Amino acid sequence: RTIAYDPADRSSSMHTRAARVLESNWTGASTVPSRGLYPHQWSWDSAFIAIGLRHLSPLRAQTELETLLTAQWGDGRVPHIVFNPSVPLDAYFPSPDFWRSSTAGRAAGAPRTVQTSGIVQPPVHALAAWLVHRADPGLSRGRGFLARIYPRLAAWHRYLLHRRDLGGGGLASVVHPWEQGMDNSPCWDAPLARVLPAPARSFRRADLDHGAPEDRPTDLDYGRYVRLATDYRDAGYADGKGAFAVEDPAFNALLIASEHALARIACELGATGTARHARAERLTTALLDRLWDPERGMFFCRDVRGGGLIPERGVSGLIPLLLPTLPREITAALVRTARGPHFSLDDTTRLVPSYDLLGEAFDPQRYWRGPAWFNTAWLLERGLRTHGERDLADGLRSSVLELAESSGFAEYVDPYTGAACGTTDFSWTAALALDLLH
Ligand code: 9WN
Repeated sequence: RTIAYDPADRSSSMHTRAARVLESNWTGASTVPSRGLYPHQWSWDSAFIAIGLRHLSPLRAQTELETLLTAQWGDGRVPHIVFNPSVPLDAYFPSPDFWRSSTAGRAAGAPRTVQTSGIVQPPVHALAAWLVHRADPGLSRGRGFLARIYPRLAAWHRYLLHRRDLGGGGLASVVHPWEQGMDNSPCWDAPLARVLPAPARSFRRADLDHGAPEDRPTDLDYGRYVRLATDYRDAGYADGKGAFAVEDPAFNALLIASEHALARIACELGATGTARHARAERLTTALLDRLWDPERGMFFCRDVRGGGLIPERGVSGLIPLLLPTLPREITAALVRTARGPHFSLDDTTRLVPSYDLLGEAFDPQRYWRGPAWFNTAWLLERGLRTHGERDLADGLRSSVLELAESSGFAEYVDPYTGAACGTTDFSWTAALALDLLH
């Protein structure tokens, strides 16, 4: 925790190794999260990757986001996976022949020329686009980067705000655990329990070719993921009917942060950002009204189909700390909770866990049920810094840098030991570590 990294030292092995990971995962127009486990383009991965790439090549960072947005659907959704046609179908499940985007998604305006999934991931993109622009405004203006992507980002937010307000309270819902990005978080256990799993023999999990079974979701989880995705596809990817609908604090906080970023982008393009900032504030009020729990001092997920807050403490409930305009008493409570026994920010863990250390479902190795992830740490670091918690932010930054390097840029780590889990040479780990080096 006390290791000092010198950002001016570009020859540092850390910088070079992170750059090498991003170089070897670059496909020419975008970056795969990992060569073996995730051989296509993922939506929120690309946003985090662009945030790091901007320090190596602002052009590549712009291209990363442009490539993703080229696969946007007519209704505004940005798909969670854009498939690489040169990768064999059996390299990743579910593959394009499962999603059938260009046929099943026709009514929702799926692109014809590229195959995608039909669900989404957290909207980190406008925030990433703004940070990428700021890294080299001259290049960005010269290429018309923001002018070209602004309408796409605006349509993306419109989709989330209008088609995904399934709870009717002004927040966006996710309709599949893969959409929120923390796939097997215990927060989903209750809403998922209502979903009849697809039989295990009806699909083949390619992830187990690359990852240890104890680090990955279970077959039962997969059965439910498959059922939800199949039903969504078979309904033509129309929103509002599915069995699973959850309002998640991190997903909505990222939407708010991105809406503020979109306001800044609008100003840069000569328009006014006032309406967007106001919308972000309305969303912030809805987030507080619907997901904040004053007793437990953090945000919780709301099960829209089941009616109430889901009483599991996931790291997603701390991520709204990212928002600069949260009331002081809320940020103070979030910091207290992060430092307390459930997350142990600067105490017994080496990196903040994805789930409650005291929770019944806590498992230090199984994916989003306990392990520490680098993107959530990056978001919390930003939140702590934004709210003047400099020492805590510095400590978290050092932990990220130290563990990213010692774990070989692992996908996630055991929060107590820092041991690598999942795959290594994982792109967003390298990208976000690089960002914190600068
Ligand atoms: C399903 C790519 C993605 C991340 C998610 C992470 C994992 C996929 C999977 O990998 O999800 O989308 O196959 O498990 O949970 O956050 O975007 O890195």
